[in-house]
Amino acid sequence: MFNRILVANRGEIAVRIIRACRELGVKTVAVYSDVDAHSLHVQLADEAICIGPAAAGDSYLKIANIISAAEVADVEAIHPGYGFLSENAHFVQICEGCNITFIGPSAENIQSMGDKSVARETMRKLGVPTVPGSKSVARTQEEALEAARIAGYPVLIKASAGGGGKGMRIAHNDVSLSQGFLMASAEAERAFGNSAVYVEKYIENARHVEIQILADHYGNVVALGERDCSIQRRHQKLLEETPCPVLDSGQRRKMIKAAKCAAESIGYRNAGTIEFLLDARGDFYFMEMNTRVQVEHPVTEVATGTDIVKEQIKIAAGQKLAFDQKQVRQQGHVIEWRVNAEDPFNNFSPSPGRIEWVHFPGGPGVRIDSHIYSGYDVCPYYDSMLAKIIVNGADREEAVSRMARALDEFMIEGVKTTVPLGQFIMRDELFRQGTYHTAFLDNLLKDDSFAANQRT
Ligand code: MV4
Repeated sequence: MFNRILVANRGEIAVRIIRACRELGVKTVAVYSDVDAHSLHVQLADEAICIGPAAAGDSYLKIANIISAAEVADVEAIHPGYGFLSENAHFVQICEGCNITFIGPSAENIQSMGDKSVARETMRKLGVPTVPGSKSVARTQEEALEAARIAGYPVLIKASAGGGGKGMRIAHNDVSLSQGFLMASAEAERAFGNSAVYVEKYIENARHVEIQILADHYGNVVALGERDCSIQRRHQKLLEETPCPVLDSGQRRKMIKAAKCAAESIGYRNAGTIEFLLDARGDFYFMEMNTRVQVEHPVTEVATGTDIVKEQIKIAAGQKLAFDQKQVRQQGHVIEWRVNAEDPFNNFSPSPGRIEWVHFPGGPGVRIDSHIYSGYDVCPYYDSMLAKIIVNGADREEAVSRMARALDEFMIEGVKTTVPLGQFIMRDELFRQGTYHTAFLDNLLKDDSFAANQRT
């Protein structure tokens, strides 16, 4: 096991990694930008090193600064968390070149799954169900039109270097596809330095269901169940739950089998998530693979009693998985709500500022993962997530009522948050029935019932 790990991240995930390290008896080194000097992860770590100014490009994304901190602190490993450098294959190679273990997959795993059209083609060749569309990159408008003719409209044009919905465009006919192809390519070039795009049939009324994978260095792959992440705003997840309310045991078995086959076939290592689209008929299709621990990992931790971050560290230290698929048990129903410093009544505009006072919910079945405290200054430089409320109940009904209670108990003064939206969703009939899909939140916000409800 490592003696000392550098946590190359900030906020709640940095706190989460430090907690796992402390329980493993591993010393921790925090890195922070100057505006994060009073952050919780800096206070909890055994050592802390300032790596630059607020701008992520000059601090948390600055490979030279992070590697320098790792050398000065003499760490054996780096945990990247999510975001920042967590899916940067070049960073993995530099860590390896400096004889520092990267706690995550190999550079090859990241490279192959980072190009979404290559990932899609790899899965198709493995027999994993993929959305009908272009076999690989659509290099010309003609190739895009041909793919759309095979798939049938409407189609989505997706950026190979994108992912997470970035650069995604919908097209309903040849004219909009031709124009969309040129615009999506130009946008992808601007955003990612890579203009490659591909075409997929748009699966209407789909759900976003993902499978959590753990894989050690000895070929053992275990799936820890699914997470339904269909409630998103502009491709930012807000709510995740397990089990998926509409997945039956047969579909679950097939989805897990496909995810494990994919991970085994590419020689995947460490924690990863395979995202699927589940259509209204119950068929599912590979969407993309995330080669990092995800924000929503606690949903699976609570449902299965696994510590995913500890498993990551143990795998990276060369340990075999201590359990196999037969030992994985899912217990009850788990829901997570992301509390972001955004004003849901003002188009989710960011709401940085001083947290005058915060009181977290508690009681049976409530977990809070957060880095904030009364007096903490929420800065505008990084993502807006303040806390995750994770609740579990014996069944979905209890989990929903518990989340409603936890949201009512969550009190915060000084910044606006997404708590009121969570309260509204917990009372929404479609959500309570569990029959929502990816358009749920956009529809909810469109029909103004949320804003009207809040005006009363
Ligand atoms: C799709 C899709 C339907 N059909 N692809 C890709 C990135 C991820 N964040 C969402 N993605 C989707 N890809 C095909 N072929 C539906 C989604 C999707 C979604 C799309 C629009 C608005 C909200 C969404 C929430 C989850 C999934």
